[in-house]
Order: sequence, then structure tokens, then C-alpha cells
Amino acid sequence: MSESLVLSQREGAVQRITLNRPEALNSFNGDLHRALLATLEAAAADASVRAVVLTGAGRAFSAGQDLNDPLVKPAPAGQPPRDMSEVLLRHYRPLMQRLQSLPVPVVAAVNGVAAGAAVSIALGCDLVVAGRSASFLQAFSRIGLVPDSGGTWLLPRLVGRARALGLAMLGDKLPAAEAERMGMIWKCVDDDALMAEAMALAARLAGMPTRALVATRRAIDASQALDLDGAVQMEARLQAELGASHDYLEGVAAFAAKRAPNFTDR
Ligand code: LHQ
Repeated sequence: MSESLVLSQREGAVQRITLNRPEALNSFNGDLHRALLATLEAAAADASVRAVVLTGAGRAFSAGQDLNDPLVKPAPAGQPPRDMSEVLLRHYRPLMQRLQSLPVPVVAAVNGVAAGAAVSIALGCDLVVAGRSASFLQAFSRIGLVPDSGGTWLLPRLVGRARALGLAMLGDKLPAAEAERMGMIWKCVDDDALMAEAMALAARLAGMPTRALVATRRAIDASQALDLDGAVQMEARLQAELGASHDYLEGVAAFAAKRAPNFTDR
């Protein structure tokens, strides 16, 4: 496995992670999956990392699954079909779980096209910022597949059933500005401002109460399967946990003293 398939740079409390297979539009093969997961694990384990930015090298964020990978190449005629669930369960599921349970907020900086599973990966981050020339492509229907890696869960929640079906069935490229307009992403910015915007957002999140931010993600994701009363109860449990934290004491003390808080929990 080549280390350089993923670049990992530290800026203050922000870990910037770059998919680095630009010659294949950062499409995912097994090695890239292993490198990305290991890098995310390292960020999760490092208590001094308080936010992550995920981006791609070159002109794409990622073209999704590498269709040249033997794991997904259709089997030759006469041979049993390839079991596509293998690569999804072996690689994409742990990646989506790792993102959704990362102990710090994660910002996707979508620098170019995101296609197929890479859309799910980007949308699985907490905040998605995209350059104006970036686009989102539900490439699955073009090759006879369904949205995967959480696409069927994320898409309708972000844009509603009608748009989710339109995007997934038609498989048209959605420009970043339209993705912003329909509420699929947080923000579309000029290409040359993308990295500065994403890093500034991540730095801002890094200065905030990390445990509260991560509990907010957990609560918002879990609320999808709850009724209102269930959500109120879950919030009460989380508030009980957070109310016992240093950051809560610090937040209230800073408010009372009219000073900036210094949040340190993670
Ligand atoms: C690629 C790829 C690619 C290999 C561009 N693979 N080479 C999970 C597991 C189980 C089953 C399968 O599904 C999944 C999840 C998925 O992600 S499925 C969806 C897989 N992705 C796609 O279907 C996207 C395919 N790519 C495209 O539609 C276009 O390449 C995009 C829109 C990404 C970019 O278009 P262009 O900017 O016009 O670039 P291009 O098409 O000329 O691509 C540049 C090169 O990259 C080209 O190679 P070449 O040797 O001709 O320069 C492409 O073949 C290669 N490439 N995507 N996913």
C-alpha cells in the first residue's frame, strides 16, 4: 500500500486529508480505501485533532469506485457474476461508519466532480463546501446500479424524495451552485476560495465544544428514526451527558464573565 495515496497535513488543530490518486480521478480501489481508513483512524485517535477536512487532489474530488478494479469488473461470460456486496461491505461500509462516528467534525471540500460512492462519502461529512466548478453525479443508474454507500439514506434526507429520485434515476451532473440551492450541501464558493473557506470553517469548528458537535451529529442522524417524543428523550439523555462536561462549565462561565470560551473536551 502506498502511503501517498492519501496525504495528511496538520494545520493547527485541523487535519487536512487529501485523496491522492489524481491520475484515476481519485477513484477508490482497495489500497485507497485502506489508506483513507487508516488516516481517519489516526485522526480519530489523536486527541489534538479537533476537526478534519477531506478533499481530493487534482481536478476531481473522486470518481467513486474504480471501475477497473478487478473486485468490481463484471465477470467474463459463462462465469458466476461478481458479488458486488463484497466490496461495499468490506470497504465502503467501514468508511461510512468511520465518518459518521468520527469524534470530531469533518468538512468535505469538494474540489471537482464527485461521482457514485464519492457523493455519498462527501455528503456523509458534516459540512460540505464545494467549488463552483465542482459537481455531484449519481453515476449509478448509468451503469445499472442503485445509489450505494448510504446514498439512498442521505439523498432523500437532504433534498427530499422527488429530487432524490430525479437525481438518482436520471444520473445528470448537478452543479455545486444548484446543490447549494436545493440544500444538498452547506455552501458553494469560488474555486480559488474553496480551500481557505473549508479550512476556516474547520478551524472554527475546532475551537468549539467538540463533544457537543459530535453529539449533535449523532442526535440529528438518530432523530430520523424517532418520533418527536423519542427525540425529546434522546436530547435529554445527551444534555445530561454534556451538562456534566468541562465544556459546559466553561461555556457558561465564559458567558457570565463576558469572555471568549476555551473549549478543551474531545
Ligand atoms: C475512471 C473512473 C472510474 C476508473 C473516471 N473508474 N476510471 C461500489 C462498489 C460496488 C460496485 C460499484 O459501485 C460502487 C460505487 C460506485 O462508486 S459506482 C460509480 C462509479 N463511478 C462512475 O461510474 C463514474 C465514472 N466516471 C465518469 O462518469 C466520468 O469519468 C466523470 C464524470 C467522473 C469525469 O468525467 P470527465 O471529467 O469527462 O473525465 P473522463 O471521463 O475523461 O475521465 C478521465 C479518466 O479517468 C478516464 O481515463 P482515460 O484513460 O480515458 O483518461 C476515465 O476512464 C477515468 N475514470 N472515472 N470510476
